[in-house]
Amino acid sequence: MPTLYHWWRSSSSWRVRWALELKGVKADLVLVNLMTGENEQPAHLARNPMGYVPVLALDGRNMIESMAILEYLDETHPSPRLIPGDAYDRQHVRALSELINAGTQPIHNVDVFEHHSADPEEQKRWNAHFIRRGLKAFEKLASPRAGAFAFGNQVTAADLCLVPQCFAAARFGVDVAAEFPLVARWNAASLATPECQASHPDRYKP
Ligand SMILES: N[C@@H](CCC(=O)N[C@@H](CS)C(=O)NCC(=O)O)C(=O)O
Repeated sequence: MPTLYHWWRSSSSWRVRWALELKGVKADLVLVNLMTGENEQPAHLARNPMGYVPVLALDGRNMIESMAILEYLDETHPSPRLIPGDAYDRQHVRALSELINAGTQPIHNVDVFEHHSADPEEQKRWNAHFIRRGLKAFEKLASPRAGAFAFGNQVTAADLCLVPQCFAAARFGVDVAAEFPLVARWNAASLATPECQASHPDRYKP
């Protein structure tokens, strides 16, 4: 059985917890405490030299980077597809995912905002600024091809990135419902699904 090393409110961890639920893959879930710096200890650095969660350990291998893990799970457990459709659709879903994974979340990562400022208020301003920028772009890019979810009428990798990002937005004072009504609608549709609920951070709070 695989082991998922994660942190309860880590958005990248939630993506993988959710994917495991969707794919019906059972895993042992082990918390790595980002607040005490457990992720910077040798045991975790041996799993991921970046000191980040998530890590999915399977057959003696440590898989890192949530998008690469999602792609691995999609290839080994094809149903339901997280990155569906023809090449053009796949490019679109990957672009939406990367807009969060590469263009938004890394800028408000703990090590980044702590490096930017030691002042909690400034950290919050910084994080909120980049989250707003990302969600605004996501809404614009997604809306022409959205359905009940961010792309069409099935949950895709784009939702697995968007919903944890909205959860993080609330922590930093971004009012998603007021500022991004379409994002809020797709977010609510996902939150109503059993797999999203089963993987929700509140269920893993230590
Ligand atoms: N691109 C990576 C990002 C992983 C990442 O940023 N993880 C955060 C939590 S969401 C982390 O471990 N942060 C620890 C720190 O900044 O010290 C992925 O998608 O897996």
